[in-house]
Amino acid sequence: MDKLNIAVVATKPFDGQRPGTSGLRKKTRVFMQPCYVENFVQSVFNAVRETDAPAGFEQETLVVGGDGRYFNREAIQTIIRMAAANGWGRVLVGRGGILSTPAVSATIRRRKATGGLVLSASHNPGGINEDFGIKYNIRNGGPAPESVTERIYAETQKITEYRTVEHTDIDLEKEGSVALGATEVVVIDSLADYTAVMEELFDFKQLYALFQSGFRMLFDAMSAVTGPYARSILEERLGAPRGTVINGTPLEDFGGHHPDPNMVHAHELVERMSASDAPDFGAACDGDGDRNLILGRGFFVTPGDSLAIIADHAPRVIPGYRAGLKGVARSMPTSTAVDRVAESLGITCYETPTGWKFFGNLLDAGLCTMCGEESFGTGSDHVREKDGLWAVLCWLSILAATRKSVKEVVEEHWQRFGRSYYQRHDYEALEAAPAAEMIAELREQLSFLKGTSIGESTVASADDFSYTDPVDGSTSTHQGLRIFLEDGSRIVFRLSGTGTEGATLRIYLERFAQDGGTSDIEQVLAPLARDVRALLKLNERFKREEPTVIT
Ligand code: G16
Repeated sequence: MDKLNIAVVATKPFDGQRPGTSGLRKKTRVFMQPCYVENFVQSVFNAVRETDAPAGFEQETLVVGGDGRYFNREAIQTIIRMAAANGWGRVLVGRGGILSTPAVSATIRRRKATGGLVLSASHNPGGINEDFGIKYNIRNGGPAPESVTERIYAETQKITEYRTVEHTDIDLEKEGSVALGATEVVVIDSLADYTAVMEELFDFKQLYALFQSGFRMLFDAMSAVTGPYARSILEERLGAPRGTVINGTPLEDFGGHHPDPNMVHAHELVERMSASDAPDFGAACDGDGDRNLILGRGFFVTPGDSLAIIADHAPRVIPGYRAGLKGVARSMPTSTAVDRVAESLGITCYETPTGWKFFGNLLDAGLCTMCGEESFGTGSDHVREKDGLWAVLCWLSILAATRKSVKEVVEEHWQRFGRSYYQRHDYEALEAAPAAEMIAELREQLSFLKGTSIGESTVASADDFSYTDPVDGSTSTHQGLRIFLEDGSRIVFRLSGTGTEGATLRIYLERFAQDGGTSDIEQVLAPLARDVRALLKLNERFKREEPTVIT
């Protein structure tokens, strides 16, 4: 065994290392400052040791991987050296530094690791002038809950030193094990654990037969992490023709694109799915592989509808869910479509704050099986992250079993359950302080809104959403402002917790109708959108008449 020279390096706290909705996300250059990654990682280790490894890390395993963006490899080498200096027993690293977010979760769970570090800024662009991020996932494979992220933050504020070792870089391209002092560093196959989980849930033979029957799909990996996973599962295992996966090689800058699978950023896919010779089914995933976009021929499935439709069909068409669903969950701003499916199944639908971390306790306690969010995230209790490719395999299973088109499946759903006309309007890069002030003012106004009119309707009630976790009793306050209208519409306002520049205001509009879904969504939601802008005085405050992105 190599004798390692452990260095204890003096450092000083950085401001602003508080994890947001999903870990610490900043501009890449911020992470590249000397000691920045080191301070955060040491703070994670200090916080985790306190509760999870009081006897030290000797018997503990850490999983490390990322979405391949710029600075991924450098950060991984730093983490490996620090893990060795902090005495971790084993470090499992995805080959090439690659592990999708759901794959990290699968690996933590299957290999009984203590936790994992996920290097990604998700759907945000990559590159030296773009975004980077680090997130800690706990033993259940899910993002650390607030109790842990707050402890990490407290450590970042009082840090005085970090530990590292002098050692050359580990070869991340070669699978196998290397000793770094007493620490075993194992470079693992990035695909194996994740693919095994998918194979346990889905009927691969049925999906193979679907592709043999001439069914065609396009999967856009957006030059990000799902490329290798999708090629291996869709093209190699399920027999989809070569070329089914586009933009399938992970690039450090995602080819200069925004790896965000929505109608704006997945434009290549959207265009090809609108062509006269479009394939039957289209899908895309984001930078780190946890988000998904679902398309039919010239047809977009909203994330809220997708969750509801998957929950409705899964017990009938996916072997892993034959036993039925224990419950479902959605984040508060997500459309209420899944609530109606839950009612029909006679199960509970939990409403949580934004952030996948809030689903962890519900899934661990067996209170819910499936969950999802309006931000293109869908998942189940197979891992503790949202899972883009899983959602794609769910849809393939639905299409294989029903032999209907995507559009037919969705329209049948609207016929049966009614339709939530739903949009999210984002106003990006607002100045942070005035944006926070605007939300604070609206919060003050809430109690006076009842009886006033918005759109063509009257305010029935308004509140500031807070959530008490039914498992551990912890309460999270100020999770979004809600206005309910007498016609059943709902408007939600919150500031994003994942942006890296200024503030992003999110306005979520929903209007329910039992009309079979045939109305034009723009017409249904435009009056609400207009009056909400006036309510917030968006134009006067920020000179913004239109949202930056509508999803
Ligand atoms: C993260 C979280 C999600 C959340 C989304 C948007 O997703 O994991 O739970 O819905 O951010 O959050 P916000 O509205 O605060 O920006 P991802 O895919 O970016 O990790």
